[in-house]
Amino acid sequence: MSHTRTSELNAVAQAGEWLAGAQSVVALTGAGVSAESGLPTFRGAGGLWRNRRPETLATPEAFAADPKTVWEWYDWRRSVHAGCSPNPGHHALAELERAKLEFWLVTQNVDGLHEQAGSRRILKLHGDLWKVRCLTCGREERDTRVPIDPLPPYCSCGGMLRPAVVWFGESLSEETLRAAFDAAARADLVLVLGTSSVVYPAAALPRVALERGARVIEINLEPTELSGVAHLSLRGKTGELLPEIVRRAFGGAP
Ligand code: BJW
Ligand code: ZN
Repeated sequence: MSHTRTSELNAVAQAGEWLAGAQSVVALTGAGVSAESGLPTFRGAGGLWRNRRPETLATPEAFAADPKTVWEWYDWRRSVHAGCSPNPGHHALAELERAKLEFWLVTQNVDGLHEQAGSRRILKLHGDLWKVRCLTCGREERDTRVPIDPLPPYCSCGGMLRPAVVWFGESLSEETLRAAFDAAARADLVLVLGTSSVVYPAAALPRVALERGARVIEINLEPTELSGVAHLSLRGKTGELLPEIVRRAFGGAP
């Protein structure tokens, strides 16, 4: 066995031990957790849509200038998502919730795959791809049409509908954000999974926990801005490493 493989196993074993001993756990997830279900991430390879970067589409300015194009991007994403199912990483998080008394899943993802996997204690920071909100009357409702026709869609009051997600420059729900930061401040272990850790305020969450003395474990294919300060930073797929860590913590290590 090579040295790398040995230290990888050690890191997984260490993570399992910390998870088993933790009283209060928070998992922060990003697009990487859904990548193994076939959903494109925002940054890096495969993040482009019609040669445009997601950051140029996920803004209120882009929507105001060209709602049809932004809606076409969301319509395309909804059609990709509709054919996807949760992967072992999502299932491991649902299992973790069942195993821990104090657990919160804080997600930046809007795809709904955590709920589909059975997670319930979810705080959704960036909204929901399957909800729409009226620009005129403010009504928000679930909308699972794929495709949506016509684009952009309109409310019964005549106002234009937008995706009920949080774009750059927009405020996150104050209530959800407070609950997420409270949970992070109480946690003794924070798992940071499949996120590039560049988008705020989500990226501040593990840092708050660190300041309060929590352990932080990151799982990502690549190093991120958090890697240098995390107690453990594992390089690999969440769908492979997380089930193994959860199994070691609760399923009895071999
Ligand atoms: C794998 C893997 C596998 C792949 N296994 N890993 C403080 C400092 C600087 C700037 C700001 C700040 N506070 C606020 C800002 C401004 C801004 C911001 O953060 N900008 C930075 C980018 C510089 N933030 C905001 O505007 C937020 N609003 C706000 O703070 O309001 C108050 C305010 C306003 C203005 C000024 C100051 C304060 C709102 C942010 C909303 C983000 N919205 C989006 C779109 C959501 C809707 C949609 O889905 O369409 O959220 S943008 C996009 O990025 C999306 C994601 O949730 C978010 C994070 O991305 P994520 O999940 O990390 O994905 P990727 O693609 O970046 O990374 C995937 C990772 O997975 C990679 O690392 C891979 O390696 C890895 N990976 N496969 C493990 N199998
Ligand atoms: Zn309306």
